[in-house]
Amino acid sequence: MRLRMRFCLPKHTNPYWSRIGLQRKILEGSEHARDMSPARARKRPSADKWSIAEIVVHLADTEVVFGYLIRRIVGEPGTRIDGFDQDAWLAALHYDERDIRKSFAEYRAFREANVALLKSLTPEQWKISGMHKERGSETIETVVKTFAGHDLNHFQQIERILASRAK
Ligand code: NI
Repeated sequence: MRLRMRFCLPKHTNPYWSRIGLQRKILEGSEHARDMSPARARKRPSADKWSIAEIVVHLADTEVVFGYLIRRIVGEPGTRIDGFDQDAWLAALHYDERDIRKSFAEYRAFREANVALLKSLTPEQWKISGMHKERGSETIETVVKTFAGHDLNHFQQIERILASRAK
């Protein structure tokens, strides 16, 4: 399945714009990892590096934060944009015990819901801003661009882990 978003996004040269939907490449990458045994997916490349399973839980949780943020900014313009402590979440929310298949399913479902929500926004709503403590005012456009890049980077990270294991 391929969700298209370009029609409602402003023209922009940033490559992430065209990739906010569930793109084929991302799904192919996902399938490599999704077919792994849960035990293999949980194996960390080194003690201080996240496992593939942990990365996928991080993506699912980030999608929750993303969806909440979009709703907050559109519903309550000027709302404060906060980050979250990813390492604290990883430990406290037992990322190491999660089932990678369920995490993938969550990530996809949350992403699809967020894409559907973004599609429903008017061009004016894409310009609504929240307030980031350090970066200042940020529009929905900027927030989307940031999050779209985030998952691509992590899928590349997964590809690198898989490639290093294949050697
Ligand atoms: Ni991340």
